[in-house]
Amino acid sequence: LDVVSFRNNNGRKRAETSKKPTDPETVHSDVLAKVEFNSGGNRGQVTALLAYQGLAWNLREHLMERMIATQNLWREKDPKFVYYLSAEFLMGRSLLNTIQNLELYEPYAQALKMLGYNLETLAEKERDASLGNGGLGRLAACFLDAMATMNLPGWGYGIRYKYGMFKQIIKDGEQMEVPDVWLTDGNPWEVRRPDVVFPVSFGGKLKKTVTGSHELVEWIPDEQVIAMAYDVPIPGFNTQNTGNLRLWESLPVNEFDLDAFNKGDILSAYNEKGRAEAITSVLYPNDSTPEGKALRLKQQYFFVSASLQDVLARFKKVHGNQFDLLPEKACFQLNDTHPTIGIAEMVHLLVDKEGLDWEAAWGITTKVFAFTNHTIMPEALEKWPVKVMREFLPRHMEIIETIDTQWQAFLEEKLSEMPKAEKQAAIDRMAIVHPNQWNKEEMLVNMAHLAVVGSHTVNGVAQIHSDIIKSTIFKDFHGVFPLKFQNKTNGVTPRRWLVFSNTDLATLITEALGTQEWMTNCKLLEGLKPFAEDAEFRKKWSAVKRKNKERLGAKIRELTGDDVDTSSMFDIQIKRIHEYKRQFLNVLSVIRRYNTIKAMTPEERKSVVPRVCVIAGKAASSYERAKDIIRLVGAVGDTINTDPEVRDLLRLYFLPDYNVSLAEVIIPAADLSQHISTAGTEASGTSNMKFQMNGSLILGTMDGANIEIAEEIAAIQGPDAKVGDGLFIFGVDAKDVPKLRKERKEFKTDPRWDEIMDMIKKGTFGNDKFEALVDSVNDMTVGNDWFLLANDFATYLDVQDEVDAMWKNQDEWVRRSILYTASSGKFSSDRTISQYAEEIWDVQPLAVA
Ligand code: NBX
Repeated sequence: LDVVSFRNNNGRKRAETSKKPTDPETVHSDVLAKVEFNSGGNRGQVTALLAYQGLAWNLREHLMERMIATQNLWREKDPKFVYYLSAEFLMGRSLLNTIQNLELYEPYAQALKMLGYNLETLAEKERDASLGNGGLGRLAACFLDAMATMNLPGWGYGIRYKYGMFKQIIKDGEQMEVPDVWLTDGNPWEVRRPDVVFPVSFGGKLKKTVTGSHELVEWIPDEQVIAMAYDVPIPGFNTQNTGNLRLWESLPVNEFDLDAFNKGDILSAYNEKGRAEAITSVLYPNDSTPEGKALRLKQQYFFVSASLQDVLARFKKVHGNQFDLLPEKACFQLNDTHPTIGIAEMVHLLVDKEGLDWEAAWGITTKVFAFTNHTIMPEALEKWPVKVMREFLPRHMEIIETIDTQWQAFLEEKLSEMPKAEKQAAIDRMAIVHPNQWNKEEMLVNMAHLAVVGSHTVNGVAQIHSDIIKSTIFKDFHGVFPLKFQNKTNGVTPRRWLVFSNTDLATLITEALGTQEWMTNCKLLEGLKPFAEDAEFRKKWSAVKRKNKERLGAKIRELTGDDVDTSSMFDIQIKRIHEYKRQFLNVLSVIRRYNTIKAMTPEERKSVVPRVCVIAGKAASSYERAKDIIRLVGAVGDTINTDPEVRDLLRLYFLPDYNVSLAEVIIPAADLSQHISTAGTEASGTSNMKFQMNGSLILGTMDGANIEIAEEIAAIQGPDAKVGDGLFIFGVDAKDVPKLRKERKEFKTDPRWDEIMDMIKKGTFGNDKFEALVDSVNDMTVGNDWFLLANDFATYLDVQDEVDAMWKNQDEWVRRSILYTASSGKFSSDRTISQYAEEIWDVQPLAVA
């Protein structure tokens, strides 16, 4: 078996565009030259960091060469483009992804050997680009990979944060946040573009001149910054095409106030610089919790304004001021509401800068935007105080008011059949500008409503989620525009999440299928189905899993100092820490397991399935309940992991600083993964798809994409299988949740639940009683247990027993594992992106020959 067969070029001719030699000797000497000339390093003593950088600089030249060829072709053919506007791109590391996408693994690994380094070890020198919080940001990164791989004309646009997602340190069981200084050693993957700069303005006032019936509005801002572009080339797999992620940095118009300095006011001399650079300095670390700070609004407007100016400038070079052609040449996908101010900015640019009349500008605007919603959590739906919006963006506030007025007039017409009071209520519910429900004095701009009104398409991210938004947060809008609403079930890139992070499994799959085509056509994974029945193949499949568990075992040792038995079941839950994701419920079942083992005789303990439970994820810095959960995991883990009666049968670890790179080690090693959100709360989930691809069995609720994963797993088992067969499903149904929430006060808790709550309250775990956390699921009088942990607790324990029983039948377990991978084809981001391209963007592939 050729272990690296998929890394080779398969006999294909390298395209003419590639001029750089890639033989190991040349690469070796080129890397040395980079070390010497780019950083003044000594070629006799190449440190690991320098070797990594030299290699990256060398690779970037390949990438730039391909990117230029791609952009030249696209400029020549002028196809329609998609612009993915996102405040977050959670890219992770680039070295191995680049080498493998360019199919240069062999020569580069050899060149490095000549330098005395191993490629995999060196890859760890790279800092993760953590420019995102979680699922939404990582989805954007997977989408860029799919777009490049599928040769779709498109760019990502975002923010070059100086500090990305904070580093999580656990000190005395507690999460501490440390700034992510990811740029100190430079970033070899980006290209600074001082030639691509745009002014972005804030504040000030409006000057209006009326000539006849025409009103001219001029915005006289009182603050201006410069947006400078950085380009990050995005390699596609198995193609010459290379996309682009353009990230903006905010800079002062005037670097330095020499006047102030000369007057001795040294600190003020840097004022403007500090204020400007603050805009792109840090990623807001709040996932699904609101951040009403003005700086965040400035970030959003900053990157969107620069991006739209950039697109319009390119458009004008080709099409002059024929703006009615814009919808044929460009579309903008809004990744949640964060870039929604772009709708007002487009109107501003077209009306105030380009002189179009309102109707023309609004017509164009609504044809170029499309909107994706990622959550129905009411607290995560962005609403900006009118006061703040008017202060920082006076013209945009006025534009939004005009849009709202026209929208309400449209609704008056559209709903004219309705009784008056009912109609008014509906119009009020759909208003873009409306009073704050908690403080009627304050007016808010509802960004989701603006996004729905200003976009031609609105989509959710899994079928159940797309259905729910039509009957909840966007119910009235769906009544008005039923055709605007679509579903685009999420997907993940099989390159990063299977081919590169689980190379042994990828090799085994390629060997079985006799082709590596499945890497870009994931439906072909179905060909693995017959191999599930082949005992020899199952043995190989298990051996790969075991090796991946060794790798995670080593990581656990590195992070915690503990050795774990890799023959135990590895049971994993990794995601942002949030009450709705119910990590607390997971811990409760671990405690239950602990109690059960403690109560057993040594003889009885022999039948226990040994488990290593792993939880990882970050809590928003201000989210106290989430931080309590992290402390509880640590405290329960300390008790269990040091108990000589139990530690051979059960472990619980909280692994610190979960990020993309850690996920790449954890996911291939999972036997079981948990996706246990209260039904109806997790829009989709994407790690569930990564685990499925890697053959990890799923324990979950009927929520988000779990449902579609269950459908695919049922389908591959044949017509007799029911949805849920082959997974471990438990918990209440989404449709019953509202009723159950109302009845929470009457709910009679399970005695095992009461026992565990008493243990926690007594201070059994560490020297903490976790009162607020315990109250959050018990004190029904204050309206708690919103996420129905108590309701789902008993069925959760039952399904955990099923997991154990199944583990004892390893043949069946591994058979299912293979079927999971075999049925995961739907969840490739290639499928998702081709649906966006066809059903929303109307963008066609255009490949460099
Ligand atoms: O988006 C997530 C959902 O929770 C997942 O179910 C879904 O799979 C994923 C991709 O569609 N949402 C999410 O990650 N939200 C954020 O990261 C977020 C970031 C900033 C913010 C609000 C939410 N202000």
